[in-house]
Amino acid sequence: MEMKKKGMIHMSMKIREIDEHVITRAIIQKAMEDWMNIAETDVVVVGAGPSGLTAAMYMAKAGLKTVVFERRLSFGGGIGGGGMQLHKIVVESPADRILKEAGCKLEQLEEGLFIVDAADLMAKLASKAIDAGAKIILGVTVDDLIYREEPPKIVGVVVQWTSVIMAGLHVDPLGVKAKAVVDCTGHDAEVLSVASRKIPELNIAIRGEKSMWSSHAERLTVEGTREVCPGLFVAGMAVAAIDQTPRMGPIFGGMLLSGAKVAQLVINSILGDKGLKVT
Ligand code: 48H
Repeated sequence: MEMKKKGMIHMSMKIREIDEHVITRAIIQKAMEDWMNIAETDVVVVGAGPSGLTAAMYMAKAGLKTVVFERRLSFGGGIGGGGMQLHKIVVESPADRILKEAGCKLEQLEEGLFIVDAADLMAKLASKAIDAGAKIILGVTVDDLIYREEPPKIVGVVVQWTSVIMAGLHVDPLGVKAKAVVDCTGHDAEVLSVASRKIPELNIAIRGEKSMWSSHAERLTVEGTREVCPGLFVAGMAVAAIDQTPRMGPIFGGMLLSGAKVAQLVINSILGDKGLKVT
């Protein structure tokens, strides 16, 4: 009989046997089921940084079928780097409400000013988005848009494995239809850049962000969060790239509030007045 010692983890160590082909079939079948579902969705969020994860969390909570495509094999975007790789993120009110909702451990520095561990922030935001029903697909790059004319409208994205792009292979991508596409790609505003380059009739110009001015940048980022053209929304640092507004450094309240604001705009545009109220 096994002796139970205090503080020890008790579980059977008899590992179940499994054949390799069973593992392969399970992965292929379940991944393909997901992709069959993803092919036509309510919202595509491009980028799993703070703005994208916040947006995904609220849109999924509202019942929208939400998929996040993230180029890297990890989520969090610029959160993980903290401030110059020091593992802390500053958040100002009222964005602390979003972090409390996500279950982050916040320390109040002074009235309306909080600090949080970078790992805590990225893990909890992603976990809440997933729990709410959002699908986060890693290792997939959005490298083009699907559009229609008269009236001009964005109706989806073109996706490719990041590894294929990195290898420089000529492999045709796939298209994913969506009622709304949200550019949360950060400093480079990659989706808007594609729209600016390849759909000139939309008159989208990427002017690039300005130098640092934290408070101003935070306010302008939230104010500039919007539907840029029918079906295409912008949130987070990509707003600064299109509006030529300042950067803010490692303070993230603006990113979170921008994600929440874009979620509300998308919810209103797809579900109308009966949709969830984000704040
Ligand atoms: C799929 C893509 C693609 C693509 C990029 O950079 P992020 O963290 O973006 P935001 O806007 O949510 O947050 C910005 C913040 O992190 C930041 O940089 C701040 C506050 N800077 C201030 C300052 O002064 O510097 O995340 C964007 C994510 C990343 O994970 C990218 O890998 C991903 O988007 N991504 N994913 N397809 N084409 N382009």
